[in-house]
Amino acid sequence: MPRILPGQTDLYALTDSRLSLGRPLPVVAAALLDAGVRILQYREKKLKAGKMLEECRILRRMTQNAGACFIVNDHIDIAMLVGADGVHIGQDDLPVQEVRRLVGPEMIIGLSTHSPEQAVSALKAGADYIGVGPIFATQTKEDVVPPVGFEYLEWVARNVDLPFVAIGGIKEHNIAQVTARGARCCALVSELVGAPDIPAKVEAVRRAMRK
Ligand code: TZP
Ligand code: MG
Repeated sequence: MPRILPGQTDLYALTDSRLSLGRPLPVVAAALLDAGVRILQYREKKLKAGKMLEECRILRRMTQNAGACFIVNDHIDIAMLVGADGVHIGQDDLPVQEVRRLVGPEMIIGLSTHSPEQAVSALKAGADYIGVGPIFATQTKEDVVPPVGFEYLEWVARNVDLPFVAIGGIKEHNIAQVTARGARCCALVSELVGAPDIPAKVEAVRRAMRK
């Protein structure tokens, strides 16, 4: 199964059905995968467990066929049931060491971090990659912490020996500032799933990252 980590690819896409302009999840996912996105995270905060399981089964099949990595946000049980490549958790979820006991040595564990202390703990606890953010203000996440700005991102780029992905308010127009601060991989939600033309947006974002 494709075990692709941030740093081995430039874009990390997250789903959000509320921002997808009414398009069904498989349509949005197919557009992202066809455009060459190699890490896809299922992140749906408002759906029932059975619906999430059903959707994750579909995304598992699609990502597998595309040779892409599939990560499930929050739901360790669903990640395990569908054979996802990884699970992504936050600071208020179960500790990484305990999640590792559940998922075994192979599954990728990603952890959101907002400070140098949290990054150091993530490394010690055995996370496979960390999320770094929010870089900018975002409307997409409800319980979001204040933006960490560039200082923490630059600190991670210089000091942390773990793959990392920058997240939060990253868009085509500001992504060059993020890559300039050392981020080789960026996670985007609304900018990608909310784009009327997803392949064109992926291409434009990638072009902007190289500036
Ligand atoms: N974690 C930190 S910010 C965020 C998540 C899931 C939301 C990012 O969404 P957007 O639309 O790319 O600002
Ligand atoms: Mg979470």
